[in-house]
Amino acid sequence: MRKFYIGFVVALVLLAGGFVQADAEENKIFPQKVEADRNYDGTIDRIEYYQNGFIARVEEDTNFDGKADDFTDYIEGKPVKTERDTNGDGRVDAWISF
Ligand SMILES: [Ca+2]
Ligand SMILES: [Ca+2]
Repeated sequence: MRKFYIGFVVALVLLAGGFVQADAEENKIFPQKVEADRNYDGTIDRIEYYQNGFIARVEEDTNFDGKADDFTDYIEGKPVKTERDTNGDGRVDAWISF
């Protein structure tokens, strides 16, 4: 009888653990967009976009002129390509593949 009781308690603990884990998965909250002002001048100079908890794209104003000039795309959190406007004319002139 004692062996049965211990087995029952172990089963209950495992079952409860499963419910707690499933509940935690359902309640995960992921950001969709994160904006940053890295030089504290009041202008957003980095925007990160997320999909399903993974970073999907980063747009950055690296020279702080108010226009994004560095764009990186990600697949499942890994960078796949970066496009840059290195001379500030508003046109991409450098492409990097990963
Ligand atoms: Ca800024
Ligand atoms: Ca810029």
